[in-house]
Amino acid sequence: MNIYRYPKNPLITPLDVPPLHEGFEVIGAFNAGVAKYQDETILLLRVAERPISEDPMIVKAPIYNIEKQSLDILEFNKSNKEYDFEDPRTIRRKDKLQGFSYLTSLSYIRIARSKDGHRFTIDKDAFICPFNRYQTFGIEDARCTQIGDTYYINFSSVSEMGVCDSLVATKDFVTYQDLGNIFAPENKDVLLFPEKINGKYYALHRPSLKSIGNHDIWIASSPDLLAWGDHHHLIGIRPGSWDGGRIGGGLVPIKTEKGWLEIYHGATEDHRYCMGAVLLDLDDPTKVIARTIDPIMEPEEDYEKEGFFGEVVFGCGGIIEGDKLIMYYGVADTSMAACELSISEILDQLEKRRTEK
Ligand code: MAN
Repeated sequence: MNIYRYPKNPLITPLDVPPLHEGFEVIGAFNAGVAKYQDETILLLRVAERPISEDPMIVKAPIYNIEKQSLDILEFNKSNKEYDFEDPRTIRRKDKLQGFSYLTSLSYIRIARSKDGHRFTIDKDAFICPFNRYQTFGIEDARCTQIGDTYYINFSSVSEMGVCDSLVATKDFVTYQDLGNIFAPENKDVLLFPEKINGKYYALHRPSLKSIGNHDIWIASSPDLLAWGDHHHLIGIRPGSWDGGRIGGGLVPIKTEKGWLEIYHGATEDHRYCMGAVLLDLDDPTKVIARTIDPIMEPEEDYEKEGFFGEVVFGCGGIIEGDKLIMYYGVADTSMAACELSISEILDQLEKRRTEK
């Protein structure tokens, strides 16, 4: 696969983003949803801020307090044997069998704008901050689907009740309307298709299963974008492969003459994140036509391999110009980068798979 990475990558780093909270530092500006609005490329950045800790033995956890509308900060000493601090993103009580107890940073959505797709300016304020009890640990990894003149933005809402997926709508990227939670915990990586198919809206989603089953991609449909049903398992992990640990939808599905092209992410069991492609039937996206064997993109550059959480390329959106897909993607849970891919080249790779099948 020919990938043209922008020479100025990473385009946005945490150093470009001043923190909004006093005594905090920005440790990530990554995994952005993408939109074309008027003459601007809009990135809905996930900005992760954490309370500065002067003492390396103290790890802090920021939590949004809904009543006070401000942040509470919990402090943990690394010598505390009841907790596991191994994953820099989380704090886990050891008697908790899986998952985490707290996050070490709090994420919110902030806009970066650009006229040329290369040089971005960051808005002074946040666009969407946690605003309800499902979001006390933050909101993360936005995706943006344009339907008519409305931009639907969905994201992971994280709290002690779990990770669910919430939806808002905007027409101007200044104000938004809250449309509630569309998928219950634990669910991530929800991608809304940009148009109705045979009278129904469709969404990819990724339930994170705990008793049996894997972190696979499912598909559901809805009459109104709010009530989702008719769930089908779409594609699963491939044990031992680059997408053997977990998979999830990446970019908003792209309509091509061969089918719906979904660029998804897959990770190994030890959390190396790559991007792959799957082609779905145009009239019935619950039918898989083909799926790439190899990733179409892997962490190769230093800025993809090293960072807060290295070995991660994580695309949440792109801009299409003819055959060109400009993918904006998070790198190493730290910064934003961009690259260009040819849609026909991805489709050719999928076509090969289809004839091999
Ligand atoms: C995982 C990672 C983190 C994220 C949490 C909650 O641990 O993806 O970056 O903050 O899940 O969604």
